[in-house]
Amino acid sequence: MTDTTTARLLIIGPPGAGKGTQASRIAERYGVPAISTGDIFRANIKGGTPLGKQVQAIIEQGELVPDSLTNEIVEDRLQQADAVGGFLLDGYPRTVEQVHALDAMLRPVGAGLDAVVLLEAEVDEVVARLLKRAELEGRADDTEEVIRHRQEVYAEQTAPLVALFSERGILVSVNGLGTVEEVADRIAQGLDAKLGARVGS
Ligand code: B4P
Repeated sequence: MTDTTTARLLIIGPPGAGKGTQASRIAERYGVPAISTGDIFRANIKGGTPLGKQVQAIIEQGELVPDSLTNEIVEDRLQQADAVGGFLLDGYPRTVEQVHALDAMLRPVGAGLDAVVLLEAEVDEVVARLLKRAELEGRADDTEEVIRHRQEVYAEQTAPLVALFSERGILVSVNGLGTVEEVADRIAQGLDAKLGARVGS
């Protein structure tokens, strides 16, 4: 944990770039909870909850869960006590509409995101990683066809968010290739510089 300053962070990148892998490390370093919408959906599918039944087919096809449903879940999660002092969002927001919803959620506390980590990786590399994960974990949305579709959905709906965060001056671009430790070190350096600049400003 670096210091006690509130950190509201997001990690974004194509499926397979290593978001989930790096999220727990970032969260630990900054002393905030990691909140993954993908993990929330998967836990509900596993538990057979009404939400899980609602989103199962959508996720297995590699489509995005509707914004209204996803926004509601995140709004509820961010109101929990552990997220009041900061958080790391993993996989949310994923559409322009979700960015606007998050802005509205943070407005009452006069806050916004402090930094956004963009994890960059080539399509061939991320597809290879996810096919490897398919062998190990057997996730229903890790078939080659669905993996490729998820990349297209990312390019169409999520990649445009990068320009938006860049305009806000909060983007930290990190090369996602290399070992998990190498990538983690790059993220830590980039985030420390960005958050340090914020504290010093
Ligand atoms: P997510 O859970 O976010 O799935 P993902 O994009 O594939 O990322 P994930 O975290 O699993 O993989 P990672 O990049 O860490 O979303 C799943 C689905 O939920 C979506 O398709 C959508 O349907 C729905 N959903 C989620 N959020 C939503 C939202 N906001 N709105 C609407 N719908 C939403 O990397 C994966 C693999 O790479 C791992 O196997 C890992 O071991 C490996 N890896 C990581 N780092 C590596 C490295 N440095 N070298 C080699 N391999 C590495």
